[in-house]
Amino acid sequence: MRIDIVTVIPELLQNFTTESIVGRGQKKGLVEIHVHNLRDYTTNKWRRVDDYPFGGFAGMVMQCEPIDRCISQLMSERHYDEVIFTTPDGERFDQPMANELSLKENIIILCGHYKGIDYRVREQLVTKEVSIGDFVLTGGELAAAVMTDAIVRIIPGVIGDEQSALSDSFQDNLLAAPVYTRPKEYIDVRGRSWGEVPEILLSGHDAKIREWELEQSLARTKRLRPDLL
Ligand code: 6GU
Repeated sequence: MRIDIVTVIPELLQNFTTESIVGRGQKKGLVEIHVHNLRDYTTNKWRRVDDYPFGGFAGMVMQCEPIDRCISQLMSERHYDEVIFTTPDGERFDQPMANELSLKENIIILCGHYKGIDYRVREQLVTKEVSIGDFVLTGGELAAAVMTDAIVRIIPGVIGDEQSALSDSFQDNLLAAPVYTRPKEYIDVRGRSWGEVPEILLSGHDAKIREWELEQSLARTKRLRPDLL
C-alpha cells in the first residue's frame, strides 16, 4: 500500500513516518508513506499557497493551484483509490473505515485547514472527507497521522503478532479484556499490594481463559461503552 500525504507543514509528519509501527511497516516493505510539501508545487515567486478569501471573511484560504498541481502530478504517476480531505465536518473516522482503507492500493490524504481551503478543491478533487472527532484541530496533519497509524497497523505483517491487531478494542465492537504481566503480585513503593493476577490466567487452561476474556470484554463494554452493544 502507498499513502501520499499533502501538507503545508511536512515537518509535522516527517518523524512519524519513519518511527513506530508506521516506520516498521515501511522497513518491511509493506507500506510506503510519501509526504509532499505543497509549497513545492506553487508557481508563486514567494512560494505562497494561500490568499485572502473573497467576501471579506477572516483568515486565509489555501488556493486551488498548488493542490491541483501536486495531486495531478501524483495521479499521472499511478491510480489512486481515494483522495481524502481531513476536515472537522467530514465523515467520522472509525475502525471499520480504517479496515476498509487498509485494503486500498494507493490513497492521498490532503491535510486541510479549517475554513481555509478553496471549496472547489473539495468539489473537484476530493473523493472522501474525513474527521477524527467532534473537536477542531488547527490543521489536518495530526488527523492524517492518526488515520495513517490506524490504517497501517492492520496491514497483515506490520504487527508481529497478527492476532493482536484483530483482538484490539473495537475490532469486534467489544472493548479489550484486561492484560497482566509479571510479577504475579505487585508490591508498590509504599509496600502495598496491588493485588494478584486473576488465577484463571495462570491455569494454562486455554478454553477457560478465552471464556474469561470474552466475559471481561462484555462486562467492560456494558459498563464503559453500552452504545457499542
Ligand atoms: Cl480531520 N481536521 C481538523 N482540522 N480538525 C479536526 C479533524 C480534522 N477531525 C477532528 N477535528
